[in-house]
Amino acid sequence: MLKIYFAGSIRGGREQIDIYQKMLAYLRKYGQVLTEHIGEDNLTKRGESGMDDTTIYQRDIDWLVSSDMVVAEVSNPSLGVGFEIAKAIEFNKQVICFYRKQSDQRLSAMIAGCPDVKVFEYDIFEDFTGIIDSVFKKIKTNLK
Ligand code: 6IA
Repeated sequence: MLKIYFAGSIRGGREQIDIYQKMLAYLRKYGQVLTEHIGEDNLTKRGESGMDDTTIYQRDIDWLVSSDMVVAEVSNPSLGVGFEIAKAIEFNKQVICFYRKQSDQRLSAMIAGCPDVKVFEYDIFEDFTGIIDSVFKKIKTNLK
C-alpha cells in the first residue's frame, strides 16, 4: 500500500480545515495516509497537544522519510508545510501541491517557481478528486 504524507497548515492557521478533511478522506482510497491529524478538529492553530515540538518534528520527519509521496494543500501559508515540501524534495519524494484559486493570498514563489514540485490550482473539491485520480492512474501504470 502506498504511504501518503499529507501536509496542511496547523499553526499557520486552520481556516482550510474543511477541505483538509475532505482531501484526507479521499486520499485513503489510494493509500495509507500517515498524517491524519491534519484534519483533527481539536487541533487548533496553537497546536497544543501535550506533545513537545522536538517529538512532533522527529515523528513527522520519520513519516516523511517512510512516505512514498507528499500531497500538500498550500492555500494557507504555513512555515511547516513549506519546510516539509523542501525536505521531501531533498528525500527525492514526489510532491504535489494544491492551491485554491479563490484564496486571497498569492502562492509563494518558492513553491510556485520550484521545478521539483507540481502545483495544481483548484476551485472546488471535485477538481481535486479529478486531479488525484489522474495522478494515481499514472502511478499505477508506471508500477506495472
Ligand atoms: O507551521 P505549521 O504548524 O502550519 O505546519 C504544519 C505542518 O507541519 C503540517 O503539514 C504537519 O505535518 C507539521 N506539523 C506542525 N505541527 C504539528 C503537530 N502539532 N503535529 C503534527 N504535525 C505537525 C501538534 C499536534 C499533534 C500531536 C496532534
